Amino acid sequence: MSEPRYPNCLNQKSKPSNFCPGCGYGIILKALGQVIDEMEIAPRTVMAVDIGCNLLAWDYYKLDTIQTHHGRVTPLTVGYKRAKKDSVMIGIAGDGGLYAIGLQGFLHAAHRDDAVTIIGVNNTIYAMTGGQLAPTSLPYQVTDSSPDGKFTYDKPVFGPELTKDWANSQAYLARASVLNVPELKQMLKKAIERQIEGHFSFVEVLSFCPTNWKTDAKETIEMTENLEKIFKTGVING
Ligand SMILES: Cc1ncc(C[n+]2csc(CCOP(=O)(O)OP(=O)(O)O)c2C)c(N)n1
Ligand code: SF4
Repeated sequence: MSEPRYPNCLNQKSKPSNFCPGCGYGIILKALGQVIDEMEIAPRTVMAVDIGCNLLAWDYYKLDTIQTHHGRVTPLTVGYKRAKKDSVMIGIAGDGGLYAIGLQGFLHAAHRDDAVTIIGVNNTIYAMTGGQLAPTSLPYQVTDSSPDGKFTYDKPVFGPELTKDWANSQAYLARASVLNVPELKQMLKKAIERQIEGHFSFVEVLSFCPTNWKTDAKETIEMTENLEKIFKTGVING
């Protein structure tokens, strides 16, 4: 049998980042690439990207990549998996794509226990379009579309906890943070292993968006530490 064309997904020369300086996405994508390479699954891994800053993920790996409309990454990931059962499917979306426009397809995939891995990036806003209110925005959070602060709800959406009510008991559901890369990698690895065992897996990752938060480096870390107090990291269903 011939050698796979790309045995690793990260063995390319580094490229200039398309993300804003200080963005959390680079941390998530690097951790994910390292996990894929450590698990030696690159030749059969397909990356599915949503619309949002997450779509820039297509440019950083030696992996086949597919893309869809905003919010449709879960059904896209599931459809590909059903057609190619030996693939390892990793879908990535923002909190807007996953918990607003894409919530229905996402929850039903969890309920059906489709064997895919979804990564949901929680930066508390719609990032690519300029920082509008998302389901994960905090009470009183000032965003581009809530200049007087988010006042209509008294709590944000807690994605993995919500999913637990819908998911099969064998699903893996967890929340990580870009402030703790070893734990992030551990959770991504566990999630992919669970998919390979035939079950749904989901990791929400708390991430920085300094551009739309309008924060400097110190404030970005402080904001993320505050998020960790509200959105508790850990395994929600293991
Ligand atoms: C069907 C549809 N509705 C709206 C948009 C406009 N749109 C593009 S990106 C985006 C929000 C992105 O925010 P999020 O999903 O949280 O991802 P992030 O940029 O934070 O990664 C929206 C509303 C679109 N592209 N398609
Ligand atoms: S807008 Fe925010 S999430 Fe998007 S690349 Fe810039 S810092 Fe990152």
